[in-house]
Amino acid sequence: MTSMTASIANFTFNDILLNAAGVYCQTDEELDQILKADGAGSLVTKSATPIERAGNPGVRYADMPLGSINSMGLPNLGLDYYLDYTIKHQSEKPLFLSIAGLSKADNLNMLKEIQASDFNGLVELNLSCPNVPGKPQTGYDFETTAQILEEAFAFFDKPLGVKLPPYFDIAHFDMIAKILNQFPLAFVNTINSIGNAMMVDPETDTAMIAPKGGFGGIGGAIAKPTALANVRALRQRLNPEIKIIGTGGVKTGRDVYDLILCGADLVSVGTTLHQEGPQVFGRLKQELADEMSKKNYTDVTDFRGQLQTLA
Ligand code: RRO
Repeated sequence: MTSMTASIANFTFNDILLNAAGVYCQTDEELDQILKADGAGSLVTKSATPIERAGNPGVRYADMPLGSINSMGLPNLGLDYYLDYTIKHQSEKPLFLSIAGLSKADNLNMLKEIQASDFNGLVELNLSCPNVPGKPQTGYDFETTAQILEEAFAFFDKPLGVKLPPYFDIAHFDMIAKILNQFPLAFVNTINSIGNAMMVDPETDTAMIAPKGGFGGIGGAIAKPTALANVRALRQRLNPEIKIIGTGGVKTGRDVYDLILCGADLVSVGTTLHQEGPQVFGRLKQELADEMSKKNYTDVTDFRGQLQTLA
């Protein structure tokens, strides 16, 4: 028997895979499919704002040869919708509720509402949406990130984690880890899509998506090396109590394996879930088990964080 479990805060996950926020998680119907999917150990709801948002107009998601590009613009049904869903289903599995306020006040007000509610799962504070026109990614503003966490932890005492943008400089890994280590975070989720990229449709010579003049976040296979680097760099720097959800570039069980090797506790799937649907979790779980048995591992703890580097 292969053991693929993880723990975050006081929760045990019986499988290590889940959806990446934004994919298959906007409506009850989609969320139900993830909840029931073979191989999925949890789910995360679409990042919520205090009230419903339509998101960006026009073509806002496109598949591309090595992944996807999106500028959805935070379409969601509002915090109360996802709070109701997660409270209703929280006895079945540990669940993540994602929030993404457009201001510090929005984030703190949503956390106050969650604190006062019957929700007893984990909250993912999304500091990295790249696609709201005029709103920079908070995770690239170290001072504001520290300020939000300072004010949040003054009253919030349910398990809280942050969704981070990818970082691209060793100095930035050091800086964000130093800030995060000052707070009792349950987890970080790394990475969000690689923001403000561009892809051209060779048939039409146009940008592939409409919002923001074609700029959007990229995910899928092309994001894997950046995801591995961010998981690895943060695992090397964060307090061991802060667990890691690895996100980015998962197409096969080997990709899941690699994120775990770099230090991921749970692994989430975005673009490939969008392309294949919820049965992807069963396939990835089987492929991960096959990969582990090739190496004679029976438990993910046998290799989690055990990446070797060359001399
Ligand atoms: O809705 C989006 O455009 C979106 C969000 Br909130 C996010 O965090 N990451 C992303 O790639 N798209």
